[in-house]
Formats: sequence, C-alpha cells, structure tokens
Amino acid sequence: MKTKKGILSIVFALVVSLFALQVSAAIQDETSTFKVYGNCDMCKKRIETALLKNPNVKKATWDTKSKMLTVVYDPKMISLDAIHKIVADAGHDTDKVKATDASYKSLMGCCQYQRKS
Ligand SMILES: [Cu+2]
Repeated sequence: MKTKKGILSIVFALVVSLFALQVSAAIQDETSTFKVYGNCDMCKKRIETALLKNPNVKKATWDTKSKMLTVVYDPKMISLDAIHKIVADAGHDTDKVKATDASYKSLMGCCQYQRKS
C-alpha cells in the first residue's frame, strides 16, 4: 500500500511538472523588432507569409509606413539570424541581411524598394 501511494505521488509530480514546462515554453517566446525594406501591401503580404510558413514563427507583422517588422518566435527552435535570412530570401533586405540581387529582381516593379548601394 505504501509503495502504491509513493508511485502515485511520483506520477502526479511528473504530470504537474510536464504541465509547468508547457506553460513556461509558451511564456519563453521572444519578440523582436527590426527594419525590413519594402514598399507596399504586397510587400507586407510577401514578408509576413514567408515568415509564417515557418512553424517556429508565431506572429509576424510588417508596418508599411515605418518599415518595421515585429516577429514573435520560439528562440529555442529558430535563431533571429535565421529569421533575417527568411526575409532576405523573400527578396527584402533587412538591417542585418541583404537579399541576393536575383531575389530582389524577382520582385514586382512596384515592390523594388530603393536600395542603398
Ligand atoms: Cu510591394
């Protein structure tokens, strides 16, 4: 009888700690805001869609006016560098990673934002 109770309390403790882990995982999502070059609503859709295709990106919002991207992601599963890379691969320069000329040129004319160099 005593061991049965012991096992039960261990199982109970395990269930409680698993639940706590899940809750803390949700809390540990990180939010980052950085500059992404683009022009219009089509750029917005392209940038956000490319990011949200990745299951480790929870939220992605690009502001057409300020050109700032706010992204919520799981830092244990994806790095901020990888997020910059996704945006650059879609054809949009970020303040850290530049898109390749080929992916920039594949953008529609109205989306070809002014580049620095
Ligand atoms: Cu555009």
